[in-house]
Amino acid sequence: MEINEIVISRAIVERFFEKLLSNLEPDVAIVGGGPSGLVAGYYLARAGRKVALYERKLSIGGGMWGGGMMFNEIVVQQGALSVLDEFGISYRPCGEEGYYTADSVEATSTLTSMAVKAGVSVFNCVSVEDVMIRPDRIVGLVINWSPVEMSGLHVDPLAVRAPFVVDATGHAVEVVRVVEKKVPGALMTGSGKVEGEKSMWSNRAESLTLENTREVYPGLYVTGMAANATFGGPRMGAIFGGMLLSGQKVANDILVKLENR
Ligand code: 48H
Repeated sequence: MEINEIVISRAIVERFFEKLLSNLEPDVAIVGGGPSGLVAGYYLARAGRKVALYERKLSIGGGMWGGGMMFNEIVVQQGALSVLDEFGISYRPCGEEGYYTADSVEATSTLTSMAVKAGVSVFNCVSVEDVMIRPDRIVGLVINWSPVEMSGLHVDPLAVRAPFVVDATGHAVEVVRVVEKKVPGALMTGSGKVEGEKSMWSNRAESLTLENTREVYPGLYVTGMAANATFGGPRMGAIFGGMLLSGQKVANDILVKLENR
């Protein structure tokens, strides 16, 4: 067989445009491919929903690859082992009852692989720069290539429609901050604004992450660190049970809403 460069180019262009065109109106648009976004996407797609996930960086996985301070192990508490089991991620007890460790490279790559195999369409190198609001509900996202954002080129974006959007952008809580800026005072937080992430307190943070995983503006949900940053929860360090359970919770909440539409 003779390898032809133009066949290669056409195959990639055609397949990518297929993917892009079939995701202009997903059921759920997830912003951020860290652990919470990946887990959310997996459970939504596994339930048969069309899910598009946008990740600014080339690689998916957010802050989980580096474990704690680049020691590439993560800690997961007993209460979240069911999620590791669901994904088939190995873990070991670490000596203290209720605490387990997992290899962060295995965990991150497996979450990514399982999300994609469940049907999540991942768009890496794509940044979400704005939202669509009609008139008091999020109805979609405004996207652009990350290299456009990084280079500061003046290139207009494209838009996708989705009845539900998940902000899984981590500490930066980027989508919620756009809404905060464009519709002042409208967030469903105590102050109507982003409350801001608090200093480390792992025990409180892990339970608050779940409480904070909810709708913050009609159609817009927060998960993972973005949930804590939005509602004023503390950070927790390199323990990831809360992130995994938060992704599962946001998926379940949105599935219920999708069923009742
Ligand atoms: C497209 C974007 C945009 C955008 C950001 O930070 P993440 O890993 O997020 P989580 O919440 O799933 O996990 C948090 C965890 O990694 C962590 O940081 C913990 C547990 N910290 C504890 C502590 O004490 O510090 O992933 C977010 C992803 C990243 O990959 C970003 O590149 C991406 O979102 N992203 N993608 N458009 N506007 N903003």
